[in-house]
Amino acid sequence: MPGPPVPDTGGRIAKPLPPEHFTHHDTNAEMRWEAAGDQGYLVDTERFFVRNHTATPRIDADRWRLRVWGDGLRCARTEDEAVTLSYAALRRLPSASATAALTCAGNGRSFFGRQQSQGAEGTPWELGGIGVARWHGVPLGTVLEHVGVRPDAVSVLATGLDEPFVEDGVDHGPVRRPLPMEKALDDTLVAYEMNGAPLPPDHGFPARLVVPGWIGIASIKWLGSLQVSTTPLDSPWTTTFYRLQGGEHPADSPPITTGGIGSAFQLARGARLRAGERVVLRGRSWSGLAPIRSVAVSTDGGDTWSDARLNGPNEPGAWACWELDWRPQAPGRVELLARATDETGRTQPATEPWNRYGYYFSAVVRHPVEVG
Ligand SMILES: Nc1nc2c(c(=O)[nH]1)N[C@H]1C(S)=C(S)[C@@H](COP(=O)(O)O)O[C@H]1N2
Ligand SMILES: [Mo]
Repeated sequence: MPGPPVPDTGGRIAKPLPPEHFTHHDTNAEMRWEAAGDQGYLVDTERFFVRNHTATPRIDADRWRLRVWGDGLRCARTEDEAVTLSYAALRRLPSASATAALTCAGNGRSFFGRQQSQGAEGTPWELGGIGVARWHGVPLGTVLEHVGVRPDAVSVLATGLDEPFVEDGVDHGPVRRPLPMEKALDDTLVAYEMNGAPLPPDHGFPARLVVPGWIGIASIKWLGSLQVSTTPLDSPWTTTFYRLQGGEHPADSPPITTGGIGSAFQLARGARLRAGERVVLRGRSWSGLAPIRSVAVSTDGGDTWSDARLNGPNEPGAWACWELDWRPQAPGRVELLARATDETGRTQPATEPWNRYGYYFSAVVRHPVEVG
């Protein structure tokens, strides 16, 4: 029997998106959690979600240059004078690795509408806009020292080489976002490898930022330039997008930076389970702030809770895998819930205050199953 049709993204995503592994939304593709059971702590590169504002560009690494400039540098203070780094030169700099999640700030967005009856604009992600990979590249601080950063630099604006992002007739220019210098010099990588191989086109080839613990948009793909400044920089991705706007949020709420907290079951929504038969419920929980301290699971719609067993690594800015044994009793529809608490004490709430663009859905998601 033929399966569901393989989505055609019109070339905007380069890799195959088999429907058993991905749900495809326009230029984006999320990981299907029910298929994550064969994945280790890291998500295979070919299984990793893709979030493109426009389309994956095809970049020739031999001709690619990273351009670095700005008044926060000792030389190359204007764009015309930019210092350029080739792919080979980048790869010759001292390198480092990090295990980190990329989490789209809109991950879980569809649950604003499905669970709280007030929908939000944007890609209707379920919970698959997240993945953990092992990244390798040059610490951004090493790149900045190499080109000569001034001690009074405060901001680094990273710009991608994808086509400009146009929405509702407004051209916002190329995807770009500033990083404060403290985070740039702390643990941010200019990554050129993902899971031990060169970045594939969809994930930023030849080089991208990886900003551990921060929302995905900070990790600019297809890195083309870095503007280093002694005054704070902005872009539409900090002034318009990636702010909690509307609802109860103050008009001047700052851009979101660190990643939210969440949990997912490695099970289809509406999965069929047999009454009286033992099953192991498995899932993963994440927080941008810290490792996961505990995960409570309810198999009765939230009336009673049990602690899941955490197993395997539990890296900060990544995720923790967990499991719980369960023997469903009476036939019928049941809602499973998983609620994570991180090492800072942050816990997933029952509801998430609405915001216009539907960012940061961290409330506990109700996961229906059919016991038969
Ligand atoms: N240049 C560029 N960088 C980008 C994006 C983009 O569209 N263009 N999308 C961002 C967003 S919103 C996310 S969530 C992550 C997704 O990374 P991935 O596609 O490798 O999973 O990349 C970020 N970096
Ligand atoms: Mo994102």
